[in-house]
Amino acid sequence: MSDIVTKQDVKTRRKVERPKLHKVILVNDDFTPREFVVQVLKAEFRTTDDEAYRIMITAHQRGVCVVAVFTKDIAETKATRATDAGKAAGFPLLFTTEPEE
Ligand code: TYC
Repeated sequence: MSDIVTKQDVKTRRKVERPKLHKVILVNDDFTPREFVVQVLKAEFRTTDDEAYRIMITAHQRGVCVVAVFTKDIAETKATRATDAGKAAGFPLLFTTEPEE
């Protein structure tokens, strides 16, 4: 009985597909101290010291670095909070988000 796939089953399955994940991207600038970037990454994204350093130095050298992926809401909240932490300290530190393909 439950092995008969109906139109409704297909519809239901589509509704429960996982939401697209969004990348949080760290953008380089010439003013924010390296150590401050590392501190923000550790505080907001719960990375280790080494991981935070690796992300910071990648953005520093290449211009941007993907920090992590989250659902849309969480990615946007974390990017805003991390950007605001820089702003509060007088730095132009910037985190953006973009949907994963
Ligand atoms: N480029 C900055 C400096 O030399 C450090 C830095 C790295 C700033 C990464 C932002 O996303 C960033 N002080």
